[in-house]
Amino acid sequence: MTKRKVALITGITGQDGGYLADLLLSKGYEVHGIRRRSSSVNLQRIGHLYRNPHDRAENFHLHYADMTDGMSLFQVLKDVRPDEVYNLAAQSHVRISFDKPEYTSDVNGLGVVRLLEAIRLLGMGDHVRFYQASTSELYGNVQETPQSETTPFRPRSPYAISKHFAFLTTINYREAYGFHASNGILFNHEGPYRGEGFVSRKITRGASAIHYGLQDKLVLGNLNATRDWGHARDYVEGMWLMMQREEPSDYVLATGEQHSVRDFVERAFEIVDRPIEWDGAGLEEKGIDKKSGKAIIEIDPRFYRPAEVNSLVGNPAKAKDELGWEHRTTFGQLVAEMMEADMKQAAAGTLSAEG
Ligand code: NAP
Ligand code: G4F
Repeated sequence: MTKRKVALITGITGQDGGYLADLLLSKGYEVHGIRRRSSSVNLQRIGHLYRNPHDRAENFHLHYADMTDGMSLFQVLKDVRPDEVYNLAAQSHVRISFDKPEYTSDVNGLGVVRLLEAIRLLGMGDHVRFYQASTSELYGNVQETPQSETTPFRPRSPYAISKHFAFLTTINYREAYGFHASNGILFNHEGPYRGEGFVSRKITRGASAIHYGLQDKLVLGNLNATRDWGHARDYVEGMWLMMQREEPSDYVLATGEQHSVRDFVERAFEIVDRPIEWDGAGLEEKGIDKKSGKAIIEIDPRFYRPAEVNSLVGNPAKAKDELGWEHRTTFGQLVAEMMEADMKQAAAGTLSAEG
């Protein structure tokens, strides 16, 4: 009988952590996740896998550690002895990274050094496969369209700069020590598990709350930014495929299709039968509910970034050729699935707080 593979996921309580845990368990892995200490329980995305330490799926285990605490990472690696490590933990909010640049750099940048160095010092570098959650934010002030693995990086936020450090560190351990270490350069991916502070979820949550009379309006920032939005469930498959390759490498995962924040808003409100008409410009622009005539979308510069990434769209050709990976969920299906989940919560009175 072949031995069950063991995976360690940092950031298991986050959006991608939840989807990846589901995927790896369905493939027969023993899954270990790192959670950080918090004063209240934040296991919503993995609640179906983990109930309490005495009643848990035997293949699913959580460990306390923190990306800012190298000793804790060392100890978990030593105890778990994983075959595959997926480093998903991050302060992942781009606008907040402008408020917390030092913390963001510590978690996202130095955190990767702590993890890779612990693997090296434990003598596990010759067999552990390592995935680093890199990002399309690295392209920043984009140099070509669409963006691929060879497009130069021009990061424009503390978040993106910390991820650039992590990207290069991952390659350095591959080149210097022969680690099987790969970067997934993932474009935006969403789903019902998405955090409430990211624009996609803010919109689907807001549209549902307005529809059920729980909220009067939705306040947003830059409506004209465009992103390449896919579904997180499809993207975690790409992460796993990278870990199954004989040789490590870096891959773009994207849909190749671009939509604006404005498109996202229109699509979400169409689902609740409230078509939006735009009126005014800049900070004075409003989204009017055509049926009631009420202004339900407003702009607040609080949600602007000091330096914006205006447009991103990826070219996933290498992932298709080498991994056989392609996104499955269309933009329309993504918005519809997120709306369905938030509408159910709004109807049940369990909609989470605004992000
Ligand atoms: P997310 O929902 O924000 O989840 C981040 C995870 O990191 C959470 O589990 C969080 O724990 C954990 N974390 C934060 N600080 C930590 C620390 N100091 N120590 C240990 N854990 C910590 O992010 P996501 O959307 O799932 O993204 C996963 C990864 O992919 C991130 O690295 C992100 O930067 C990257 N990425 C995401 C996208 C995207 O579109 N989603 C695209 C490209 C790259 P808590 O639950 O305790 O906060
Ligand atoms: O949803 P967002 O906050 O995602 P952003 O900044 O693209 O970052 C996400 O994707 C990256 C991959 O490219 C990840 F690396 C990162 O961890 C994260 O998951 O914002 C998307 C766009 C931006 O242009 C922003 O300015 O939406 C615009 N936007 C407009 N109004 C807003 C809002 N963003 C947020 N969060 N909130 C708003 O009210």
